[in-house]
Amino acid sequence: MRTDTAQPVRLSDYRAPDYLIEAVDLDIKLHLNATHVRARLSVRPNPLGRPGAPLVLDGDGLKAAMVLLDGVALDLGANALSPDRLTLSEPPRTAFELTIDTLVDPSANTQLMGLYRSGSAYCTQCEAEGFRRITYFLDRPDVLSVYTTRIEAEKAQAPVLLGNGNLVESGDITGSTRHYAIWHDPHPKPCYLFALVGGDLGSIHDRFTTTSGRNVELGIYVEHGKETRVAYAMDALKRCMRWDEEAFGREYDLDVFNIVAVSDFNMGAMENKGLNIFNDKYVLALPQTATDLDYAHIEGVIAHEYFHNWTGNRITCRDWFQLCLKEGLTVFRDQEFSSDQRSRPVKRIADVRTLRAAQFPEDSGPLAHNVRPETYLEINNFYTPTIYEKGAEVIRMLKALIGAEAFRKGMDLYFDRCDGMAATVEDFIACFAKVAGRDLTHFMRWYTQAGTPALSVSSDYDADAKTFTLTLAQSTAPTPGQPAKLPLVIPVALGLVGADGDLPLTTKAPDEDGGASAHECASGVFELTTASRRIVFHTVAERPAPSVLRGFSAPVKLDLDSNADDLLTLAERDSDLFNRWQAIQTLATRLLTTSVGAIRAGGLPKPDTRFAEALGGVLGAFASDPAFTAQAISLPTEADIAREIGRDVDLDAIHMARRELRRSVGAQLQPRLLSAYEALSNDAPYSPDARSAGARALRNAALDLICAGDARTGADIAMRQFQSAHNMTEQFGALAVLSMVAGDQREQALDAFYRTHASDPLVIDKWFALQALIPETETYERVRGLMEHHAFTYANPNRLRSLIGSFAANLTQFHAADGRGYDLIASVVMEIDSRNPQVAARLLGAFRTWRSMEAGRQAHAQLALKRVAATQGLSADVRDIVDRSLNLLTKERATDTLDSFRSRFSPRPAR
Ligand code: 0A1
Ligand code: ZN
Repeated sequence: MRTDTAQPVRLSDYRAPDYLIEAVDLDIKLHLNATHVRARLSVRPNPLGRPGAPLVLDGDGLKAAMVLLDGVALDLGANALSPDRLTLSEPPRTAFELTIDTLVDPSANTQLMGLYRSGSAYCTQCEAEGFRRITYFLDRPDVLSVYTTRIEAEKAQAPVLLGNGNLVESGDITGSTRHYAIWHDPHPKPCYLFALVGGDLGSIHDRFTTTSGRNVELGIYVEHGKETRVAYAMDALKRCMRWDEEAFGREYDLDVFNIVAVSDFNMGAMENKGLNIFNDKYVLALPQTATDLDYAHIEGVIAHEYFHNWTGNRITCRDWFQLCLKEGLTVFRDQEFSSDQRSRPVKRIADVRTLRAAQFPEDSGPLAHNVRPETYLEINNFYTPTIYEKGAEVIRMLKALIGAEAFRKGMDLYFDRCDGMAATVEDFIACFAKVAGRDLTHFMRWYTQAGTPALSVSSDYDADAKTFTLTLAQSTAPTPGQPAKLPLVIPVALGLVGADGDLPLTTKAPDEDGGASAHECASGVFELTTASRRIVFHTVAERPAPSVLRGFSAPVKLDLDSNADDLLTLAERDSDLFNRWQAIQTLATRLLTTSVGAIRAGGLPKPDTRFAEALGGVLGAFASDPAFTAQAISLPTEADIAREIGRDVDLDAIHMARRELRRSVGAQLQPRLLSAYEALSNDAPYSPDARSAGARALRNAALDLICAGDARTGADIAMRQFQSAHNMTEQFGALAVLSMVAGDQREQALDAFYRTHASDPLVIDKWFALQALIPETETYERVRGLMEHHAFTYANPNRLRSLIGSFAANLTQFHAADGRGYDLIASVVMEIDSRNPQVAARLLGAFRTWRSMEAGRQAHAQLALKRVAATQGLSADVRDIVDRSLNLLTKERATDTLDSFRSRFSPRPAR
C-alpha cells in the first residue's frame, strides 16, 4: 500500500518520457496465489526525452523474479530494484528489449487495483496506476504501446479467458489441465487501459454492424445464472453504438467488444480497450430486481464506457492532470445520449440535481479543485464530481457559446487531429478556437479556476420607455490556494416571459450601453465576460418575468431578484421546462430558508397555501409529461436547503422545516394527489421506456406526498402497493415511503423485502441503504446493528457503500448534533483503510461540508477528522483527504498553487 509519505505531483513539472515502450508482450499464468507475469517490453529512447537518462519503471508492491536486458540476466541490487521501482541507470542508447518476471497474488489483493479476484473470477483494474501492481512499467498515460497478451489458466477454474483487442489463438495445453488464449490489440494504448479476465462465466452474445460494414461480435459475461439479466445492457450497448455514429460520426474499431460484470469493483465501470469491466450493478437488471432508475443508470454507464473508446482510448490524456479531457467530455456525451433516448428537459433536471448535490458542495469546501488540477498527492482522489460533472458542464457551455454546428465541427477536428495522441485540454480547446474563429483563452479559466461562481441578476422595467433592464454580476469566493478569482465567460440563456409566452428579445448594437449582438438576441444566449453587464431590452410592451439561465446554461449559483409573482408565472408558462422546474424549486427554497430561520428563533414556519396551489397546478397537467411532473413535485432536499443557507447550518431545523412544508402541501393537495395516484395505476407488463418510467416516478412521488400529508392513509396505500407490486420500482417506491413512518408496518415490510430478495446481493444493497437513510435518531443504532448482520461485509465495496456510504449521506444523522455520526464514519474509514484505501478515502469525503455546519457540529467533525489524521500509517489516499479537509496544506503546497494560478493568466495563443 502506498502510504502517507507521497510526494506532490505537479502539472508544471511535466516532461515527455525519456523512453517509449512500443510493444508489450505479456505472458500471464493465472494461479490463485502466485500468478506468473512475464512482460517483454520493446523499449527505445524517446527523441523528445533526455538522451542517456536512466530508465525508471514504476512498481507497486512487486516482487521481480528475473530481469533480462536483450536476453541477458541483470543482477540488480536493492537500489535498482525495489517493490516500487526498477531502475536501469545506463540503459542502451538504441532500441532494446527488457524481459521482466513478476509474481503476484490476486487472492490477497483487497485493494481491487491491479490483478485481483472477484467471486471466482480473475479480473484487473489498471486506471489510474494499477498496472504497476502487475509488472514494472512506465505507468503514465503518454506511453502508448501495442499489447499482445497470452493468458493461461486451469481450464476448469477459468474456461473463459478474455483480453484487449481481438482473439488470435486459443487452445489446450497438452498433457495439462490448463489452457490458454492469445489476444492482440492493434491500437497503441496506455497501460491503464490494459485488462484481462479469467473465470467460469456465463455470457450472452449479439452482433453489431457498423455503418462502414464492420461486423462486431458483442459479448456480455456474468456469473452463471445471471445471463437472464443482461438483455437491457446489451440493448443499450447497441443503441449507443449507433448513436455515436450518428451524433459524432464515431465507429467502433475492433471485431470484438466484450463487457464483464463483476461484483467487487471500486467504481462504476472501466473502459479498457475492447474489454470493459463493470460493477455488476450497472449491468444486471430484471423488472423484479431493478428500479427504473437502475435501468437509466445502466443505459448511461454502458454508454459512458463505450463512448470512451474515442474520448479516452483513441485520444487519451497526456497526463493525469488532463483527466477531465476524457471524463468531462465523455460524461457530456453520455448525457446527450440519454437525453436523446429519453426526455431532454427531465434528463437535464436530473443532471443538474446531481451536479448541485455532489459538485457544488465539493467546490465550496476544503476539497475544491480546478476542473484541471495543478497538483495532486494521490490521483485516485481526483475521480471527482468536479472532473466529471463540472467537466461536462464546461463542454456544454462551450457548445452554447459557439453553437451546435461549430461544436460538431470542432469535435470532428479534434478526432481528426488528435487520434492516436495523448492530448491536453489545450489541444482540445484549440480545435474549437480554430473552427469558431474565436480566441478561447478567457474560456480556459473554467479549467484553471476552482469554485462555483455566484451570478446575481436584478431587473428593472420602465413602463414609459418600454425597456426592461437586466443587470448581471458575477463573483467567485476564494477556494483553497486560490484567494483571488477572476471573471469567467458565462453563457446566460435568457428569455422574457409575458402573458402570452416568450417575448421577442430586442436590444441595440453591442457597443451601445446595454446593447447585445444580433446573434445573442437570436440564440437567447448572452455572454457575461466581465464582472458585470447591463442588458437593456427595448419595445417590451409589458413587465415580463425574466427567465434566466435557461436549461442551466452555466454551472453557477443564481441569485435572482424575481418576486414570487414572477416565479409563479415561470412555473406556469415558461417555455423552458428546466426553468419551470427551477421556479418551483426557488419558491420552495425561499419558503424553507425562511422557515429554518423561524424555527431557529424558536417559532414555527408559516403555512403558505399559494405554493401548494402552484404545485397543484403542475400536478393538474400530469398526464402530458409525468416524468417532468414527478420532478416538479419533488421538493428541494435537505442538502439543497443546507447549501442555500451556506453557513452555520443546523440540519435538525432544516429537517423540521422541510417535513412541515411537505406535510402542508401533502395535506392541501391530498384529493388531487390521490386521483393522480389512481389514474397512474396500470397493469401493463413492465417496460423500462422513459414514458412508462415517468408514470411510475410520478405515482411514487404522489404517494410520498400523500404520506407526508397524512401518514396513516399514505402508509396504508404504500403497504398495498408494496404487497401487490409488479416490479421493483413499485415495490421499492412503496418500501421507501413506508420506511419514513416509524412502526410495525415498516419493520414488517423490511423483513418481507429481505426474505424475498435474500439471495440477490444487488437488491439486498437497496435494503441496507434504505434503512441507513432513515432520518431518525434511532438510525445510528440500526446501522450499528446492521453492521453485525451476517450479510454485511467490509470486503465488498457495493455493500460497504450501501450501508455505511448511505449513512454518511443521511444528512441529519451523519451530522447529528452530538457528533456520533462523524465518529462512526471516521472509525469505519480507519478500519478499512489498509484493506481498500480508495474506498476509505471516498467515504471520508462525506466530511467535505463540515465547515458550513453550526459551531457545535463543526467541533465534533474536526475532532473526528483529527482522530483520523493522527493515525499512523494511513494510506496516501486517506492522508490526502484528511489533510485537505482540515486545511493542513503545507506552506509549500499553498504558495505553489497560488503562483501557478497567477502565471496562468498571461495570455497564451491557442494552438
Ligand atoms: N475511467 C472510469 C472510472 C474509473 C476510475 C478508476 C477506477 O479504479 C478503481 C475504476 C474506474 C470511468 O470513467 O468510467
Ligand atoms: Zn469515464
